[in-house]
Amino acid sequence: MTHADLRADMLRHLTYSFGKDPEHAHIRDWRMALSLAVRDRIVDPWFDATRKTYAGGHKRVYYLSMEFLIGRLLEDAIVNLGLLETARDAFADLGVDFTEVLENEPDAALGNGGLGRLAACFLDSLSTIGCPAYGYGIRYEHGLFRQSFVDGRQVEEPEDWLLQPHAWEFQRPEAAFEIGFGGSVDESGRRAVWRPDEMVVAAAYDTPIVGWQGRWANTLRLWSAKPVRAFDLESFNRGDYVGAAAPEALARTISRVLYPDDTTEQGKALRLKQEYFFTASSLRDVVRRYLSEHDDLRAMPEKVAIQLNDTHPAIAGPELVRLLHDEKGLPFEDAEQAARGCLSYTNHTLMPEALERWPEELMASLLPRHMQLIERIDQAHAKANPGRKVTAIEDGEVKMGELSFMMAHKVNGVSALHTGLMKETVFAELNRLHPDRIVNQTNGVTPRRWLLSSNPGLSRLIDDTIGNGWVDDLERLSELESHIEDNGFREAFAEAKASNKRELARFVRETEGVEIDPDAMFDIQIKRIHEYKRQHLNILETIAYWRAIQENPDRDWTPRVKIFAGKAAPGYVFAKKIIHLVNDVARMVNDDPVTSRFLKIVYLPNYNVSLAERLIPAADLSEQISTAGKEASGTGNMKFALNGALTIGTLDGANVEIRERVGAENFFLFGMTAPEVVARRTVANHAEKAIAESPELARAIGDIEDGVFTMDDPERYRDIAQNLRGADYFLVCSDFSSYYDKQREVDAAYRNRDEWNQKAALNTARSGWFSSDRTIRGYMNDIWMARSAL
Ligand code: F58
Repeated sequence: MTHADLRADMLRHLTYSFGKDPEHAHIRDWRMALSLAVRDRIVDPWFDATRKTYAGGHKRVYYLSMEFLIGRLLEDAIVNLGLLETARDAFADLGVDFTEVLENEPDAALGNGGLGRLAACFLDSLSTIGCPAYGYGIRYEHGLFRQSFVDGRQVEEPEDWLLQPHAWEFQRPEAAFEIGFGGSVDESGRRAVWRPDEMVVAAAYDTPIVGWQGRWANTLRLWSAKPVRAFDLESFNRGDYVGAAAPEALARTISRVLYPDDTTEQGKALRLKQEYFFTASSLRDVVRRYLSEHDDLRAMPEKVAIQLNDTHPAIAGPELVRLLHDEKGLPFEDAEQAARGCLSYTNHTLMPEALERWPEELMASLLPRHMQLIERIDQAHAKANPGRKVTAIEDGEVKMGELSFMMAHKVNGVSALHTGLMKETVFAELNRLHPDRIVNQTNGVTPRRWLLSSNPGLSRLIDDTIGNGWVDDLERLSELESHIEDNGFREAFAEAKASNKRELARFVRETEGVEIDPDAMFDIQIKRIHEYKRQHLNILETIAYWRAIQENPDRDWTPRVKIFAGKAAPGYVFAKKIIHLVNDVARMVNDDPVTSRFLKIVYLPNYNVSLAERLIPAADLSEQISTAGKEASGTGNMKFALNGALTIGTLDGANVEIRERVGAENFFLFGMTAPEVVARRTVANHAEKAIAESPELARAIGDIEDGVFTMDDPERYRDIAQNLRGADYFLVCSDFSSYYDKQREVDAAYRNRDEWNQKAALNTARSGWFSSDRTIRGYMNDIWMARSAL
């Protein structure tokens, strides 16, 4: 395809699909025209993939996830189809700014963080590998809230990506299922019959996901909730217009908004409804597709693999049993066995408060038949394992992790450390009973988005050095190692980074009005705000460094820019305080005439995938500083290493594996190990002791308490300080000294720029294993027993 062809296709869409005269086209019109022109190129490989899957009788993988944090899709599709230069040239001809066109696309934030982004990387890898697969989720009208700061405080506003037409989706009016809630179970006949008293329609919207070089395309199918009847004509005719619209409003509520967390009590029932809604419609779709080609439902596991992304779709276990047993007439035992043969479950957290539990009462009132089946599954498990005290129902609650475990043939953790801890802690008893069930699949990230498109400068250098085979075979980055000795390569590597940093400095100046020096070290922590991720450890160290510079301003300090981004759950008060504190400290420090040559702090609002694509390529230092044992894996840590940032981190999650691969000498390790963390918590007054031993920490906490950053409101951070001095469950104080000292080593290392560049390049060369292609192959071989159809 030449750029003239692409231009002609765009002009055709602009004119005939959107009725716009090119003379009056807005950037948004150009973006839509380009999207449709590109989408046209995906449809053929998409159809081909479906035909091949049918013809070859291939096993299909179904990835059920409450979240798909896909971000923008246009550039991804263009890059995968190899049309980047073509599109750039087409717009140059038209005199339209191509970058502006790409940036006009709304960032689809249908997820909270790592779990949702992992699902999106997996979609890209599944298509690249040619594994026949569907992603199934919810078509939220409003994705994750938009974040801004007012006087340093987080303010949330609804996100509205769907207010404008979505270029990538195809509505499928023919694919719709009625999904019920509530009601009762009639057990008078031979089979139990569930009679729900509330129904909504699940309507399908399909987005094609094209893989590298357009060789294969899978489908992301998102469900939107609609009323069974559009509106109540009787009420309308009576003049009750509000009442007439009520059924529609109620039904639509289910797919209205992505839950920003599960810390709020309200809306629990709605969240459970969302979970059942998308799981039930997906399973009906799966069974329908299976029965269109096969008749023996007992053999379903040969052709169907269903992955549960965390426990959010855990109701899939009882629902599939219900479909096979109640609706299709298989004996309960056969239904359970077939369901287990299809299902597998990924765990993403060990934090007790994040492990889903639903009150039995709520479950029984919303899903009465499922509650019965859960009891039966639990009893069957107890019977098969006599004398063991492990149940899915406990203290009036259904434990979704245990239920998922019982109904899955494989259960996986997302890093080696995390999988080990799963076996020792939350699932210890179940692991003893089923020692082959838990497996590890260390997370990965797609190199197409997280290197090729987001870091074109470095990608070009890699292409010029080793060719472009790395894009779908990332371990080939190791071929760079032999070039790192070469001065020319190292300089080019450094220049790629420097250029990304200049670009970020420009962005920060234009959006925040803050000047940052591209020659300073860019030290970046970007992720959801959570006490276990310890953004407050980072800001305490920043305060301590600021004080050190103030006391000795003439010393030759290593200039740093501390960059933060991330959202706090709206109901998570402590996390919101941390954001406020960082912003307060930033205001003070950035205005300090003595220190600002050496230290700047920037908190960028509204962290999302697009902002990550800007920040990661420009990072020198990646902050991965969670309390050991708490971060299941992390995936940002992989993106940074791949883009040539050095990590300062604890032995947590995938940091452990990153350090093993990039080499201990190219990674700044600090802090306690997971077993040390457990031991430290038993030490009386551990925080007080740590504070007494570190004058830097004592002073930083004292500054917060004395209102140094909050002259107008000295009490503002009293609770943060109290928490640090008291319980300090996440051991910020106990890890502080080790972190502070390591940061000073980082300072020293950064001063030897050539050695730093060498370490940075080694991080890139040795990060190939962290491709999500490798992860997906692991799932295909160890869990799904699925093959590529390419
Ligand atoms: C994350 N979990 C883990 N959960 O924290 C991270 O270590 C891991 O790398 C990643 O999954 C992928 O495995 C995560 O993002 C959530 O966002 C929950 C979604 C549902 C509400 C509560 C948070």
